[in-house]
Amino acid sequence: MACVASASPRPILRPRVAATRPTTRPPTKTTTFASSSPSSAAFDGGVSARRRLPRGASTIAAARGGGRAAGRGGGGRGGRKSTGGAVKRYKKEASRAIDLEEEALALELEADAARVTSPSSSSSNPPRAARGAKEKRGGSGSRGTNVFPASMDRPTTVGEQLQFERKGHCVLRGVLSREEAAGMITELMHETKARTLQAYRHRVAVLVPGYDVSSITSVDDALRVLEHETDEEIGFLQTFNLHRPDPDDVSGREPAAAKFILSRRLARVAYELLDAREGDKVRLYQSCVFAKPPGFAATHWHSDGNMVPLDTNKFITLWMPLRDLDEDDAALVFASGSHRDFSLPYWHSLEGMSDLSGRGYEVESYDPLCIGDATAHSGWTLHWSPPQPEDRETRYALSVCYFLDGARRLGIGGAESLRQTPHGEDEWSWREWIDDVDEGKAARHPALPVVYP
Ligand SMILES: O=C(O)CCC(=O)C(=O)O
Ligand SMILES: [Fe+2]
Repeated sequence: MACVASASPRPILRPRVAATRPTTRPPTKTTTFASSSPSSAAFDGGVSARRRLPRGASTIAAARGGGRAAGRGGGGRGGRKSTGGAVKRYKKEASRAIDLEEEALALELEADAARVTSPSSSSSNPPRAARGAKEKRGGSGSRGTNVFPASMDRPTTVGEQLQFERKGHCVLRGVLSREEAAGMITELMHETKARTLQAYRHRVAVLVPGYDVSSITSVDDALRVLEHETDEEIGFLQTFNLHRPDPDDVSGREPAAAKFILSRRLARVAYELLDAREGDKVRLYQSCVFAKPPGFAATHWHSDGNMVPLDTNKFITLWMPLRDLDEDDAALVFASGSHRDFSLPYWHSLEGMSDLSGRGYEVESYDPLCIGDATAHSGWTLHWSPPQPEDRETRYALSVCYFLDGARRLGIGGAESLRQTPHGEDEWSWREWIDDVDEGKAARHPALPVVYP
């Protein structure tokens, strides 16, 4: 699908889902993980993640040895260095993608919508709870900004809400107009580039645990360390919290990108998809820009919740590309329904997670996203993204995570912990507030601001 310029957000009336199929079509539209697939992705401890998949024919193999929670990109869970062959294979398989029966799905959703009492039963009116909340705006201590005018808000549809609830993910076309997105992208790119060294240091911290990253003073330093100290592939560069002051900038100024990330427009999407009720508040958990330069490897199967020290199911990530994507660009791929299945069995230990192939997840992705579009996934939804082909430009994406106020802080390790230790990949994000919030208490902290209502 080609991206067209549009002056205003484009509401869509029904979800547009393109599912990818395995090479051999199964009898039903469900694509399940096949444990013995020769080309399989891994949700792993760095053991087998090198094997990459054609979408829809994948194994999720988990952390072996030590039972560590799995992250998205290495540090004992990343892939091994490999050739570009997998990219070609991926492209070939991706080209087999065929659309889901969109009309059938839309009909099903419409029929269901008629039976469901939803807080937002119309695509043009804000949900009742949101309207009530609007009246209270300004009095809630919310840091949400109106940089994107509320009059142009793009309410989520019942179809999107249902799909998010059922599958654990959905696509939202035209959350921002191209013009709105362009202003945000300029600032995000500026901030991301200013923090390049930080992103490389973080990659070293994740892929070479224990390395003193303060000794790294240039990108070349980082590349040398990565070359010599690990045989894991680099899946992406992750720049944290572009709405918070740059820790390496002594001025401590708030970045110009902050007002976009803190926007009520985006937070409202989270509020609606999390099925928030009157009185609920959305907190911003973290923002990241994920850069995947050409030739970078896959982002491994993971759930964001596994990296978050919060006890909640009300957690959502919005993922927005910072340029128009096409079929070959690395976008997110989701294991539908995994959000209802995944967290509970692995709350205390990862034992048994080494092979999730029997769990029957359907693997789905969307038609290429344009500037201003977003996908949303639940904190427990398993997802990955493929390698970025050598012949494509770097893929940049903004990922913003929110949770409903009231979620309690979990322990971050030790026998006394309520759950297995969250993966440390995002520690650079939560270390700013974790010591200020007691375990078991609601995570309320200036670093986790209310942004909606
Ligand atoms: O962009 C990617 O490859 C990974 C992003 C991701 O996992 C997320 O936003 O939750
Ligand atoms: Fe993720």
